[in-house]
Amino acid sequence: MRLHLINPNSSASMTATIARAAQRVAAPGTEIIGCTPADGPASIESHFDDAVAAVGVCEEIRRGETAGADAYVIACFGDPGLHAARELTRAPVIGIAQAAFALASMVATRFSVVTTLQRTVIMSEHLLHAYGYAAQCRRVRAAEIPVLELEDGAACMGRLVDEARRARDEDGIGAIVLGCAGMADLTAELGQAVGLPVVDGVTAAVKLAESMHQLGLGTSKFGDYATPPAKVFAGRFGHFSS
Ligand code: 5HY
Repeated sequence: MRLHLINPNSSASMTATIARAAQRVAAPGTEIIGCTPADGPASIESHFDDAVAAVGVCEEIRRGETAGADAYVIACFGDPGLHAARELTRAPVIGIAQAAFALASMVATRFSVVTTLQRTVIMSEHLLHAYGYAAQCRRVRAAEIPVLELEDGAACMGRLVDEARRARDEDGIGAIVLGCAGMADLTAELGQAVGLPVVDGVTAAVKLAESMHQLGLGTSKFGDYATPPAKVFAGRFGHFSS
């Protein structure tokens, strides 16, 4: 299967790191295609970044439909453009936040999220409520690490371990969810250091996408995920017209 792994920020080096982590857990026969939108923010750390990145995600879905993608993963913890993306394809589209919450809720009755910047905490909290996992999540914590600093994982490990240990010791939880795609390649080491199950959304989403593809489960075209109504888009969005 062709799995298009969309990194909604425009940092190609981060896409490469995420794709490596995904390929490590992919089944034989799963081809991971890392996709980086041509237009968009270098990292997503605000509501504005998220809004702009959502358009880039939709562009990558349209590109994937032409290229014959079998499934998509949106590899940013804000799941930017997830619902819009699902309208544009029959293939499964998995957001890494939704995937991580789902798996964490199956390994522990309570989990905490360790994310990047304090200002993004509310974005994760909004998703927890939207997806129905707010009751299982004790706390969303910020390690105060800008997204692009994660490119040097070794330099960030100390702060991540400290925050994860605080979550373990203070939140009454059984698992930790990593709140950024850029943390995907740090999962095993963090798990070792904290001694709790650590759930990374990128690898969780890859395995869910493979399962859905194997089950023949795609995005429903009945209801709000139906193909958007044809219309004219003005200006630089003219190419969306149909
Ligand atoms: C991510 N931002 O996974 C999110 C993390 C965050 O560019 N990739 C980003 O801080 O919300």
